[in-house]
Amino acid sequence: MRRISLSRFLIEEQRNKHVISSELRLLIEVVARACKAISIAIGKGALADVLGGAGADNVQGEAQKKLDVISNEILLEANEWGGHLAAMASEEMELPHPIPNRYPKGEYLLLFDPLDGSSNIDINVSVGTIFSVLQCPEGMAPTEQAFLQSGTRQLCAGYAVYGPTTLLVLTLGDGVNVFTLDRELGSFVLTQSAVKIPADTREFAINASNNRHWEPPVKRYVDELLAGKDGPRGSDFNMRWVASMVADVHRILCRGGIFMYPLDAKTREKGGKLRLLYEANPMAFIVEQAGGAATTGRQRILELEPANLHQRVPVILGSKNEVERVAAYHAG
Ligand code: AHM
Ligand code: MG
Repeated sequence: MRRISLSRFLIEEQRNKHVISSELRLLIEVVARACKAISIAIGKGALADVLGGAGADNVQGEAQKKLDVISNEILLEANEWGGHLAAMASEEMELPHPIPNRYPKGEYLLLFDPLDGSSNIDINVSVGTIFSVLQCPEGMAPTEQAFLQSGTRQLCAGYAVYGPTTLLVLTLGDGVNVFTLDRELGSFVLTQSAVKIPADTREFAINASNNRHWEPPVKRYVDELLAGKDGPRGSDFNMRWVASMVADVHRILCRGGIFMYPLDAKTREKGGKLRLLYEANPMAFIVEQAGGAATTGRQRILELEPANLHQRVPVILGSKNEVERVAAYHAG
């Protein structure tokens, strides 16, 4: 089998398809290298004393895990000196991280959730890193305002899943490709290209313990699925919930499904549970590039105009026909 490394893939995308610049290519390589370092830290677990809480809360008021802090530092440190970035923003930091003056600056903005699903870290279940790249608007300082761009403006998005294997899933706006980390060689190798999410599915993912807080359209949709063969859908549906968005979205990328963290009475005041700029937007970009759909229930996620860096949104994404059905129930 001919092996195509991430580096070769990116060089060919740049040279033959002109979908990325050489600076963006190098930026993606650095992010991938940081994901490798995070994968190694996670893999050591208790042996390196990296499990458990960090003893602090992040800007979202959530208790940070040691690996949240470590992953954030790995990404900052790896990306600040390369000269490709104007600034970075992270789930773990209230404000954007400017590039220190001792380093050259570039035109891109990098956003990330350094360790998604970190409540799963101590029980040895898959977690991941989610990232998104934007262009810093010309003439604008790389402050919070510069990051407030709709998801349609993303130049690239991806996630790493740290599971039985470490995977990097990437879109440059030209389809979705999956790379598997060869742990011996330390390089990501292309293992799936032009991934497509089937339009129909018999599998759904939602935290069902929130049932009593859901809005009527979501209640109706899930009730119909639960009714199975005897209900209006005339078919049995299966439910899965890893509680790591990366793992749940990756399952959908592999075999279809619908993922929902909808608006509910518990999260209404905050606008939802998941964050727009470094969770919903990159995942929506990947899912759409794989032929799926992503909505808040009322609007296409990628068209939302962000109001602040840590804005939260309802997320419904995956197999197109099911996502459209949920959106139709909201419209009705
Ligand atoms: P995190 O970024 O702090 O890890 O939170 C996001 C996670 C998602 O990965 C996952 O879909 C969701 O929160 C799980 O929520 P719940 O605890 O309600 O199952
Ligand atoms: Mg997250």
